[in-house]
Amino acid sequence: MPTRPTNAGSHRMKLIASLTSPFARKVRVVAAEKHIDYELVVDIPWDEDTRVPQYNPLGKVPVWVLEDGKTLFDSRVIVEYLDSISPVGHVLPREPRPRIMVKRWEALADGLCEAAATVFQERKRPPQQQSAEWIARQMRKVDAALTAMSEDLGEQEWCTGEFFNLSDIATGCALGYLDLRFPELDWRSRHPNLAALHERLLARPSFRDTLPPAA
Ligand code: GSF
Repeated sequence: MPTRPTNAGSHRMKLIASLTSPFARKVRVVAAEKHIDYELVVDIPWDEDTRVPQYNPLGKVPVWVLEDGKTLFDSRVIVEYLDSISPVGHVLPREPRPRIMVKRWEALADGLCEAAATVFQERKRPPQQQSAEWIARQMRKVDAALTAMSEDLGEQEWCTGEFFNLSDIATGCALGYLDLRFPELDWRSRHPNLAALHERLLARPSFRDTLPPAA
């Protein structure tokens, strides 16, 4: 690969991510849709030798490292930044009302992932330390979020209507995460419109190229 001359002291932007994180996948899809160049650094924050806490005091991925070494987190902040640095394929509308509605979808999809990830972690604890009540509480959030998404999507092609944007990216990453961690959860038969949306998303290279590795 030919290398372009770069300014002394400036480095290629980096994304620190695990390949299973739905939040990191959202960032990777946005960067791909916007043709933003970066280096992917795979780091699993649960591993003993993880370097994530050196980049993000919260010890979570994704983290975006700017050319000057300054770091950005979390995924919503990174996505907003990426959308602002390139005019290619905007994923957030400019107008206040449509913009905040897209961010509402993102909050819902991210919230689904947080609840699902909490259950995944809880189920890794010794059986006698697990709380069935806590798991049920989180799973109710997952179910309610799916229902709300399905109702809001309705018969539209994309989450907010006729244009593909960050709402679809966040929703697709959440659905993909459920497939990874809860393959037994039959969301497709309960919400066929979300299943159709997921298929439409997988037609895009940005989604296909970021599918999580088999668990
Ligand atoms: C959530 C990141 C997160 O939970 C965001 O970036 O949007 N609000 C944040 N990342 C998890 C991995 S995963 O479940 O995607 C993480 O890094 N967990 C490590 C830990 O110590 O909690």
